[in-house]
Amino acid sequence: MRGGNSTIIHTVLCDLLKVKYPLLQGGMAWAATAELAAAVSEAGGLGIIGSGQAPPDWVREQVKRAKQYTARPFGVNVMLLSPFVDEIMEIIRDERVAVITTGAGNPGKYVPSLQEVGIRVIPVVASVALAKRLVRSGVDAVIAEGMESGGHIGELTTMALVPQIVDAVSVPVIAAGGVFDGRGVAAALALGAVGVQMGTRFMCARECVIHEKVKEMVIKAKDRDTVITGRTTGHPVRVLHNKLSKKFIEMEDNCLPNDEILKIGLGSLRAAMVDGDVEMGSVMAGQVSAMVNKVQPASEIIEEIMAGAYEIMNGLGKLAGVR
Ligand code: TUI
Repeated sequence: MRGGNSTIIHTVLCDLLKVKYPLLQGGMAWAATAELAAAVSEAGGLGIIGSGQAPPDWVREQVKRAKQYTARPFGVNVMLLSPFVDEIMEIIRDERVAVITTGAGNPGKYVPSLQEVGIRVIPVVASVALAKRLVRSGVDAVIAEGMESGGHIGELTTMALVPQIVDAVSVPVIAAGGVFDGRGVAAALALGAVGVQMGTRFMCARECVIHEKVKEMVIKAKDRDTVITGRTTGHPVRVLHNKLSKKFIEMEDNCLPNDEILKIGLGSLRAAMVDGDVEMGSVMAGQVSAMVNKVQPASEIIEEIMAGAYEIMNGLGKLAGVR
């Protein structure tokens, strides 16, 4: 931590990822395109393209676009439930993307071939057991994601999960879920993390291409406006509540068969994020939605967060009366 005008919090993550700030932008499907990822990387964080269930050609084009927008490192998130995982892994390898993050599964078998060409592999985990298993597979770091996050989530909160994973593994741990500003960054570092990943905070970045109606919904959201659907299908997902989430919860309460429940969810993320259907679309967003109150450039978001974190960390001793 350096003082003066260069309010910089430097951790081992900055060296690992070759970035100015220990801050990753979540690889949100249909939201984290090359525009957002490049803007975050240009601003000193690590931008990440979210590949979701998109076809391989789309991913390759996004990677090429991001390379045109920025010479800085960026990443691609691979959602392991996608039918195109193998092809997307090939593209990431081919294009020598600096970092890959993964979600919704175990990427163990892909680790050696990615690292062989110098790609950093950083899976999102929601349990100590998976973190330990993946560290044995040789991953470079893990993202410990609490259930405050939007989208597909685990069972534990960030506050409980992060220190347990920090104690269990020997690689750097990045905290995600419920992080919104400098307070969240300082808290994550206090828990032993070396950095943070934020998704929801970047949904209302100017460079985020999601439909205006979704941005509006996030901005209007209050503290209890997210709900978890899909617990009974084995894929719990946090969304902003709307007609679709109500229908989901009714179906689950009535114990309808899994495939019928999953059917109404298909394509619903795209319907929200791209088409702006905020009633029958799946508006995946985290609990910090309530704190998002305006559209801002990604660079402004990042500067605000890091300056806030620096202020807090500098003042913490005084606040607690530590002498
Ligand atoms: O992956 C995410 N967030 C996502 S993926 C997604 S697309 C989707 N849509 C509907 C249903 C399911 C997915 C939307 N949001 N975050 C990272 C994350 N990964 N959170 C939790 C996990 C996770 C959960 C269980 C990772 C691994 C895991 O277990 C795998 C194993 O083999 O033990």
